[in-house]
Amino acid sequence: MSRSLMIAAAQMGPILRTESRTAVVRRMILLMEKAAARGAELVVFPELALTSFFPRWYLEDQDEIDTFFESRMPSEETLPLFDAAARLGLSFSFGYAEKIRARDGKTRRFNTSVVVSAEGEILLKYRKIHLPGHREAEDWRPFQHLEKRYFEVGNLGFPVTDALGGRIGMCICNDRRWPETFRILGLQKAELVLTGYNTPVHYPPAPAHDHLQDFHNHLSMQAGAYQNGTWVVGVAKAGREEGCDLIGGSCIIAPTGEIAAQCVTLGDEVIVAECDLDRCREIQDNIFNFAEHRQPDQYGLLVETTP
Ligand code: CDT
Repeated sequence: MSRSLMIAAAQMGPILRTESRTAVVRRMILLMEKAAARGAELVVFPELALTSFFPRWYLEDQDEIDTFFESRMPSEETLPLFDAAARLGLSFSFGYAEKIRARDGKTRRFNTSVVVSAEGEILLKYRKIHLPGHREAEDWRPFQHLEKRYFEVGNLGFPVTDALGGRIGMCICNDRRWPETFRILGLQKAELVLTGYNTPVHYPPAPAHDHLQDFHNHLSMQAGAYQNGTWVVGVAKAGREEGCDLIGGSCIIAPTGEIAAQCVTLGDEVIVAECDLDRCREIQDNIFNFAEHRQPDQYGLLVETTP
């Protein structure tokens, strides 16, 4: 018997700085409804799905910065997402800027994503570890990338959970470029990795790479899928957002590294694929059978390297 899960990637087009949470949530619910009509059991939204990608702006006023953050999940404004999921009988995943009051009384801020069940339970939470960009304003850039200013490095590791009939892990945007992200999840036998992204077409430190953004996006995720025998769902915030072009290319990738479904626009768009989680075995039991073939004690990391 196959363990089949119908998964939707819900790509989102640009979100204006002035667009209210309520308006964004309405868009997301529309995407959920489209996904449900096509049989989806899990709908995956992008990184920082509730707002414009605010790290492109240098902001100094903490109150203004905090307008982009959620201090409760669900909040009054995001509860309709949870209600829609219950009504439609599906789980969903999305990214948001998370502000918490830690046990020591300090306020902390993370770039976070969650998986939520149809019953409204948060099944898994991940806080982004590989924060790209810089901390201070760099006026030579046409736009900023201030994730290091607005967020702390995630403190939850790369957790996985057994849910929806499989083993699920997450990463967020820049994390997907780092092979150790997928390998850490792969070592935990993840069968499904969800990742949202906001990737500008223009990379100011190395503009010669601009034409490679779509290629590097798929290269990273397809390699992560294949080398760890996992399904990967990569979901973009796409299109021209506040003057900044973001790549699309949201896709659902099989454990073989093949793209099973891919968005063809730069706007709000749903794609659906039937993902047989048992197909992970084809890779995890054979070519990338870690227990059989992986030799970490010979990698020169754990042993004396003198000849
Ligand atoms: N959001 C995010 O992590 N974006 C980065 C942009 C490139 S680094 C400035 C990414 O890896 O796609």
